Amino acid sequence: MSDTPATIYLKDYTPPAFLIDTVALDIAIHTDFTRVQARLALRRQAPGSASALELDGEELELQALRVDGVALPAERYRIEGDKLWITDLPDVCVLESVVRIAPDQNTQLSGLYRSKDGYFTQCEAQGFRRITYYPDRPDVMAKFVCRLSADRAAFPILLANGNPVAQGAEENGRHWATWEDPFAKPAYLFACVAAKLDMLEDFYTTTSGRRVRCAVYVEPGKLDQCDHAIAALKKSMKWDEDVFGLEMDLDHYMIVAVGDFNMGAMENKGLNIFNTKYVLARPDTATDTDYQNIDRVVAHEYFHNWTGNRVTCRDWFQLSLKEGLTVFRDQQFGMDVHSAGVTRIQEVRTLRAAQFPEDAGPMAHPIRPESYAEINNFYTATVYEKGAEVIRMIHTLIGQDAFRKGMDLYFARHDGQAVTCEDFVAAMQDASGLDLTQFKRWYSQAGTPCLIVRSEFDAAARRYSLHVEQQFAPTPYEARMEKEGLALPRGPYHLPIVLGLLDADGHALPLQLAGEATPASTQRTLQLRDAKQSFVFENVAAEPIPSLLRGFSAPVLLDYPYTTAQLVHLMAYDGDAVNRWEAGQRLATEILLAGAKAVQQGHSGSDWIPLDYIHAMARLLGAAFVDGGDPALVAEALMLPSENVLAEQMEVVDPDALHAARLALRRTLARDLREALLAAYLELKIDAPYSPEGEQAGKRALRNACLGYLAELDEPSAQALVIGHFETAGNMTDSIAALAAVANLDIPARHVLLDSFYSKWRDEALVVDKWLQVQATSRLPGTTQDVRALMAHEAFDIRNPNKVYSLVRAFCAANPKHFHAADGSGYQLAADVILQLDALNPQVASRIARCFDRWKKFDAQRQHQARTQLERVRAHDGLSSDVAEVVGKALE
Ligand code: B3K
Ligand code: ZN
Repeated sequence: MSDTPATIYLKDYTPPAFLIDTVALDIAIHTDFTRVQARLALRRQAPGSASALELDGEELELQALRVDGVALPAERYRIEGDKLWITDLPDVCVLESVVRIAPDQNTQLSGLYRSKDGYFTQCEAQGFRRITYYPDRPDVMAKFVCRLSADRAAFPILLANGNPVAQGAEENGRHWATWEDPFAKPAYLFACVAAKLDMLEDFYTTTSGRRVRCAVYVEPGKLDQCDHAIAALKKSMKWDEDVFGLEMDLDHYMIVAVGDFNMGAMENKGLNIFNTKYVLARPDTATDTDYQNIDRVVAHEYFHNWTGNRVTCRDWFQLSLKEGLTVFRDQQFGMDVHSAGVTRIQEVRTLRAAQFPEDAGPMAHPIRPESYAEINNFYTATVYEKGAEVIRMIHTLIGQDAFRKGMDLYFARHDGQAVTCEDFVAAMQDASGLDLTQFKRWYSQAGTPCLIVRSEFDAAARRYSLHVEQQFAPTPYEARMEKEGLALPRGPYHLPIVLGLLDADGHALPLQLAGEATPASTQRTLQLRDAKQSFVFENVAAEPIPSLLRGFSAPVLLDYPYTTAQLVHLMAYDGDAVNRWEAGQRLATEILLAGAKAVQQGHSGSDWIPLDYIHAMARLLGAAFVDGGDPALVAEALMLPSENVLAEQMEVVDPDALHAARLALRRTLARDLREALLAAYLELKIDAPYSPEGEQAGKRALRNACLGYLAELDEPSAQALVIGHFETAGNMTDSIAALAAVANLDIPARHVLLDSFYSKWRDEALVVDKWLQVQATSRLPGTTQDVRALMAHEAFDIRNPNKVYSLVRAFCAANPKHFHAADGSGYQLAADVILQLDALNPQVASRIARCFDRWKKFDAQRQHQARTQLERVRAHDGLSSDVAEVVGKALE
């Protein structure tokens, strides 16, 4: 059994004893090893004090250590685990070290590692310590110069952060290049690359006239898949200037794509390293969603240049300072460059699918946690997505102008510094004049609050009141904090409720709060601060229907007793696109939960499906074709809540009943709307050349949603339609839509299509990932065995995170019927992979382990199966701190 990983606490933060002014690195890559020489110009923060220098180092072979040119005697330093301590240093000195590392053996993909085409780095959060001894903490910001050398023929491209300053030849066919970054940065933003890559470049001129070279480096032969990424980069540069007045500050902005990468991308200063998934795109290899994701991830990493790099985090507890804010910025960018409504709906869906369950499970934490065991486990939906919601609430409460002033103030105060979440909130408070003291609870309290809203109408007084109560269920986080003596009193949140009221004809009512002389508008932002608070509206002629939390104005659960008729009304008339969608989701959720109950009670019919709902869905579909109709929004509305999201609403989750109910509803919709679905399918055919842009993509989304429903009809003609769609598809969006549909059908064509897809795309790694994913998420019996078989297929490689995510994580996280199989076969598969992977890549293993988070919500038999596997994993010798923390918390 592994030791319980040590816990690190925010309250223990102390500033570093030494700062570093400059770092000169010399990284010499050889076939069997890499030699790293580092020269650190150190300066004591408190001159005259005696504290030792504390350096981090992991898997380094120390060869030499010199202070001011003199070799350090053994009694002056001490190595303990991953720490190197040096005592009796002068206040100002130069420390030189020489280490050897083995990037070819680095399967963790953290630090410097080998991938197919060369050597790449990933240093956030704590990868730099795997390159050299260093105070690997974000509050040490230094200017870096990096000399890189390697074999010229094998690795012709040598890159590091900043500007190229010199290059030349060495003996034995080697070459070198030196790069200098003019900006001080924490070590987590360091990057270098030595590889054989193709490059596409373009130029962008900033408002102030700086000509920036934008370059994308990819695996040889992939230049025809780079145009979209480079266009996205230029679009992001322009957007950040227009919206936030923020310009690119370097002459070179490089994006390097690598196929082996633990996450999406990394914002290293001037040298972003990206998962190929978020760079490469061609109409026949990438879907509309891929294109949009590329836009968003490129923008996200670019926006980090200011929110993250110029102003960084004091410590890793402040991660949401840069991540929440940067996600918010990329979301705003997405709303501006794509459809605002669709973008927001997709974000809400992600939040509900990933963050709400996290906030209700064993890993619940506030966006700024008080403690962690392994920081890599805290790159979570909470820190990112809920973090962005928190920023969005500030934006909603103070408005765009004050928000912009707050950002300006934040940069004026903190450019070049490593700061805290308080510093950000203080800038927003000072710029807007709104007291955000209470608001800061969002940073320290875990869990999703629930708003219980009740309305009251006084016809005689023409008065309509909304009574709001905040409730917050306890999470394991508080219990843990309590035990550790860190419990904070929880209190009500300060949050915006964006509200509209609809009359019986669907018109928006003017909103006049009690005490106001006239109505202000038909949409208001109410500020909720109290545990119980009422909002009273005057001059209301008849009882309205409330449209609450428009645009999903706060990350909360809403309890309001809507009737079916009211939800149907909102689906048709709500002026807010998000709430029109939300009404449909709410209604579908009620129906599906009733359906699951009916299934559990052995009802075979579908009388739990109200006709009103079918009619509402028919009207929705029709609305795509009237003037002003938006097929993309209709496609979103046709998508039923996922089984995982529905599961959150069940006391004891019954995955089989949920699956059966959802499938029954899809089949009923397909049967009852077949004419309309088919007509829409035919009408939406696109003859123009492929473009991933909004209008075409929206039509494709709706057309493929219709196809998905039609595929549920157990009929040869529907199957022929799907097969024809596959065979005539002119782009990957259509091919994969057909393939995903057919992967759920037990028909001979299934294998034919899967095989032909694989033979066509076997050399295109990202397309093979899609092929794995559609099979991993199939509902057909035997899927668990298929996934095991695919793990032995030539297409799978457990060392490649994308392959693991596409096959194993897709199975565990997006195939609840099979992952939660009552016989425990899904859990066993997951545990087998976690154990195999933990020895190779703990970060990826730990992500798979998170799929067990909700195990306690299931019945006794499934709990028993899950516990057995979790305990088996926990008992494993030498378990990483990553997996140990996740499994330990799950079993707590
Ligand atoms: N900052 C990186 C994430 C690093 C994850 C390290 N385990 C990507 C991003 O959020 O932009
Ligand atoms: Zn980020």
